[in-house]
Amino acid sequence: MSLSKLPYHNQHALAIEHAKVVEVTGLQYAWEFSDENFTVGEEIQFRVTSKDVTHGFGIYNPDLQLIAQTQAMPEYTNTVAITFDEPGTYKILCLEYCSVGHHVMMKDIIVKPKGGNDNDN
Ligand SMILES: [Cu+2]
Repeated sequence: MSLSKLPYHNQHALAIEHAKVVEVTGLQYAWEFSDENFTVGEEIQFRVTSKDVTHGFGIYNPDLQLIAQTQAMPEYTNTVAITFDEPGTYKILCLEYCSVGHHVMMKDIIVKPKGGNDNDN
């Protein structure tokens, strides 16, 4: 018996196909992104790895609620998909103790409103 006709499979595949891929590398003690332009409503697929030890990649919304997470592990790539639904400053925090600089391992990302003045469409 096949499960391939269940509708959510196709929807999921479609969503991932249209997602913007952003490569993320954790390292003591920073986050490197291949792209830092984010817009409300855009599906983002973060592909997360580490250059050194295991880190925890946590995305916090402007209210500082954790909205997505995965592990950043050396020699592995973990994927987490998210669609930002409100503009503002989101924070990336490390969720895995990774040595003395762990608490400074954070990054702000700015999510712009949909159809803002500076889009290039
Ligand atoms: Cu850490």
